[in-house]
Amino acid sequence: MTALIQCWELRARFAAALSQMYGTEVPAYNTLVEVSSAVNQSYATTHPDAERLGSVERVTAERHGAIRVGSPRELAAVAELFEAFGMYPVDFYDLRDAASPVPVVSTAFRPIDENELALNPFRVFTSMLATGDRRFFDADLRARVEHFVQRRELFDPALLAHARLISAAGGSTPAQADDFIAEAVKAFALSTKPIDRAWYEELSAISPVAADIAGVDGTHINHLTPRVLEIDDLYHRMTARGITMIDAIQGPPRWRGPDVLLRQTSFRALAEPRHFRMSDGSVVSDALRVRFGEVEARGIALTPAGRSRYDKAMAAIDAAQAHPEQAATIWADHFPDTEAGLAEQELAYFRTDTGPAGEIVRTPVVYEDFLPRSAAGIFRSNLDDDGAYGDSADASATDYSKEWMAGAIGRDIHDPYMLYAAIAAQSDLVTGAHR
Ligand code: OOG
Ligand code: NI
Repeated sequence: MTALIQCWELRARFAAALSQMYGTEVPAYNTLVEVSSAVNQSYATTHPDAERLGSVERVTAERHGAIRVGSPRELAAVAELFEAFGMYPVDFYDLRDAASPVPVVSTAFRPIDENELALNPFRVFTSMLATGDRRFFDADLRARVEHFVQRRELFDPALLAHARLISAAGGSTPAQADDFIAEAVKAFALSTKPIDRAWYEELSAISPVAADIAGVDGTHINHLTPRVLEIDDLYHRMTARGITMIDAIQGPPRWRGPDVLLRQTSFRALAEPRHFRMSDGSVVSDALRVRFGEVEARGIALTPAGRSRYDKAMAAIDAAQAHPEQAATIWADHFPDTEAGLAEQELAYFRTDTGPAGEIVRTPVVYEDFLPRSAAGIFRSNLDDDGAYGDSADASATDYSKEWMAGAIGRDIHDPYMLYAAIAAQSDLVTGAHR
C-alpha cells in the first residue's frame, strides 16, 4: 500500500499552486515576491538570529491569502475544503466595528499546532458578507442578495466530497493529489463570466466589498501576501521600483526592541479586465480594481495582557498623531525593549527549554493571526470609496458573534490565545512561571 500524502504537504502544494496562479493573474505580485526574497536573503546574511521567528524555508514559502464569501453555507463549504489541507478556523473578527466599517465578519483558516505551522503555515483570512446587518442591507436588498448567493455554487460538490475523504483519511493518495489541488486552486481563480452591471453597481453603492462578494458568481483570491523579515527595507525597495505603496506600514512602529504581532503594508494592483452584461443584454469589456498586493512582517505573539498594552500604545500613538520617530518613542513607553523583559512581564509567549549547560533557553512564539485594525485598514486603503450606509439605530438584525459563526459552520472556532499557550507549554522545563 502506498503511503498517503499528508495534509501538510497538500497544504504546501496548494499554497505554491495558488501563488503560481495569482502571479499570472496579477503580475505585480511576482515583483513583490521577487523583492521579498531579496529582502529576506540580505537580512539572513547580515543577521545571525534571522531564523529566530521561523526557518528561512518556512518564511520563504510563507503566504497568507484572503477570500470573501456570501453566506454561512458558503463559509461552511470553505471550512470543509480547507480542513483537507489541515487548516482550521481560528478567531472571530468583526470588521463592522472598524473606524470605517466593512459589512463582513471573518475568521482565519490555518494550521494550529507547532509542527504543522513549521512545515507550512499557509493561512487564509476568510470574510463572510453580513447580510443580516440592517445598517447596510434593508429587508428588500437582503432578500435579493441572499437569493443571488443561494443560487451559485462556489465549489463543485465532487471537490467537497473529495475533501471530506481526505480529511477522514488524514491524507490523499498520490494519484489523486494533483487533481485535488488543481481543482481547489481553480475554484479561487477570477471568473471571466459577465457581471450584471446594474446589480454590481447597486451593491457598490452600499459597499464595494459587498459588490466584490455578491455582485459576481464566484469567489476569488483577493490577495496573497508574502512574509518578509524586514518590512521597512521592502517598503523602500518597492518604492524605488516605482510602485506606489500605501502611506504607511500598519501596526507597531519600527523601533529598537523586539517586533510583536504583525506589521503590514500594501499597494494597489492595476485594474483587471472584466466583462459586464448591460441592461439591454449586450456584453461590454471594462476594468475593475479589486485586487492588490500586500506584504507582512511577523513578530512575537502577545498574551492578553500584552495585547491590551498594544491597544494602549496604539491609542496613544493615534492621539498624538505621531510621526514614525515619535511613534517609536511612545511605543518604548509601553513595551520593554528585550525579549527577557517581555517574558518577565508576561506580555508575550515564549517556549522555555533547558540548554546544554542547564541554562534557560527562551524561544519566541510567532504570531500566526491577523489584526482587525490592520485588516480594516487593508480593506479600506484599497477601495475607491467606502460606500454609503445608513446609521440606523437598530444596528443589527443578526447577532453575529464567534458562537454564531461556530454554529453556522458546525465547527469550533479556535481561541488563538489557547493555541499560543499550548505551544509555549511544550517546554522541557516546568517552571510554571510562563504560560
Ligand atoms: C481581507 C483583509 C484582511 C489582512 O491581512 O489583514 C487581511 C480582505 O481584504 O478580504 O487580509
Ligand atoms: Ni491580508
